[in-house]
Parts: sequence; C-alpha cells; structure tokens
Amino acid sequence: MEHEESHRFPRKKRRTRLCLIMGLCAVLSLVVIFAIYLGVVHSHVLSSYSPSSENLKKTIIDKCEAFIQNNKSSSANNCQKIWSAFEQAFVGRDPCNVPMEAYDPLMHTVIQDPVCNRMLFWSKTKKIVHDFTEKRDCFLTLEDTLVGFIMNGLTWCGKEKSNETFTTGCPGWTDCVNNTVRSFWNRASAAFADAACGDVTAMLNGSIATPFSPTSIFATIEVKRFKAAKIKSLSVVLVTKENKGTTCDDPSLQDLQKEIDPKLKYNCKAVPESKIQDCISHPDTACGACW
Ligand code: N1C
Repeated sequence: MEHEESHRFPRKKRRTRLCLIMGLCAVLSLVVIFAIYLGVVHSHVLSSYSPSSENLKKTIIDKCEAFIQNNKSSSANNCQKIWSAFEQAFVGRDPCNVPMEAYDPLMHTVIQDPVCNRMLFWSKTKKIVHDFTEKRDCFLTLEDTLVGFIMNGLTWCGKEKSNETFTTGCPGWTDCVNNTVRSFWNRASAAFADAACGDVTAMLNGSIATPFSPTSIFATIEVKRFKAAKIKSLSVVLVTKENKGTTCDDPSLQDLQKEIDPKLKYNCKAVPESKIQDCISHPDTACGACW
C-alpha cells in the first residue's frame, strides 16, 4: 500500500508538471501572436498617418490609374506626370502661402474633355449632389473629373526648407486664405468653370440663410468665370426641406442673377430634398423627372 502510494504520487506530480509546461507554452504562444498582431496594426497605423510622401504618392497614382481604368476617355493621361506636376505646387513651400496659380502646371498636365450640357456645380450640397451623381450618368461634378476624383477627400501640404509631403498637421480650410488644399480647389474649380458649356446646372442649399454664399468657391470663382459665349443657360436647383426655407426669390439668388451675363438664360426651381432622395433610391427614374 505504502509502496503503491509512493509510486502513484510521483507519476501524478510528473503529469501536473507536464500540464503546467503545456499551459505555459499556450500562454506564451498567445502572447507572441498578440505581440505580432500589435506590431502589424501599429506599423499600419503609423504608415498611414506619418508624414510620408510615399503614401500620398501611392494614393494619388492608384486613384489616378483607377479613374483611367473606368473612364477610357481619360487614357491619354500619365499618372506619374500628374503626380510630379502636383507635388511641385506645394513641396518646400509654406502651407499657408500656396497661391492657386501654383497648380497651373498640374492643370496643364491633365487632359480633360468638357462634357457640355451635363456639368453640375454645387455649393453647400456636397453630400446630396454626390449621392445623386453616384447613381446617375446624366450630370458630372468636378469630383467626376480626373483631377477632382483624385484629390477629393485628401489633405496634403509641404513645409518650408523641406522636401517632405505631409498628410496631417496641415492648415485647415479657413486657417489661412492661401492654404495648400483650398488653393487647389480654387484652381481646379476655375478650370471646371472655364470649360463649362451648353446648359449648366447648379445645386444650391435652400435650408441655409444664404444659398448663394458670397464666400463660397461657387460665388468667388466659378460664377465669375461662366462665359455667355459658351454657356446657354444656368439652371439653379434650390434643394429645400419640405418646401420650407429659402425660395427662388431669395435676395442672394437675385445677386446671382445680377452676377451672370444677361445673355445667359437663368432659371431657378425649388425642389424638395425628398424628391431628389426618391430619385437616388429609384435610379430608373429619368433624370429630367428629378426636378
Ligand atoms: O465653396 P463651395 O462649396 O461653393 O464650392 C463648391 C464648388 C463646386 O461647384 C465644385 O465645382 O467648388 C468646387 N469644389 C469641389 O469640387 C470640391 N470638392 C470637394 C469646391 N470644394 C470642394 N470640396 C470640398 O468642399 C472642399 O475641400 C471644401 O471643404 C468644401 C467646399 O464646399 P462648399 O463650401 O459647400
């Protein structure tokens, strides 16, 4: 009995030790796997937020190539050349001192045919406009052109005495007038308005006090460039909330009418947002029936 006990006890001890080692191994493996996972996530986070010119370059070239792939009419463009023309506008410059003319070489590098009668301008209606154009081919905004598509949603800037490109820590839209991003949109919008032809549409926001906002790009750049020799008419679609808010008689819209060449036909229509939403959810509705 004594002998049996002394024999059984060490075997139990050995088993316990084995279990302990196996448990330790399992915990260690888990720690290693977790550490690797953390490393991957961390390096990914770092690489997408650090001031790396390589990242922005890759994003821009990838978006450029994807656009050309989906829009065969843009195939004459060279994405590498577009990147070079783009970066020379702001690299090494104070990010608050980039005039819109700095993007002239970029705009001259991009090859883009105007699409008469389908150009859609907007102000303070970005979301609904793009929800709409995403579903329809009848209208094109600046973001549906190569340069607008590439830069939409991106932030970038340079720094004096540095050849780096930054994607964080850049001045905001209203921090300074000549900031890197705002000057780009001013310049690209100017080119888009210069190319406008035929019947032009503008979607404005009827839920705000001044739908034709005097500080907007639409008012300060685009409308000023509309040429009666090329444009037949300007149709304003005033997006309203259940017929509330501003109407086509709004003083700011009268200012818009005064601003354009009298040879250019002007009309305005207040359209409830729900009607446009209906068109977004029923893509088979003819565009002409949307407002
Ligand atoms: O100042 P806005 O509008 O009147 O500018 C809109 C006007 C449109 O007709 C476009 O052609 O100017 C052009 N445009 C863009 O295409 C664009 N895409 C993204 C102007 N701004 C653009 N953005 C961003 O929207 C930009 O970075 C800034 O934050 C807003 C300006 O929109 P807004 O004041 O509603």
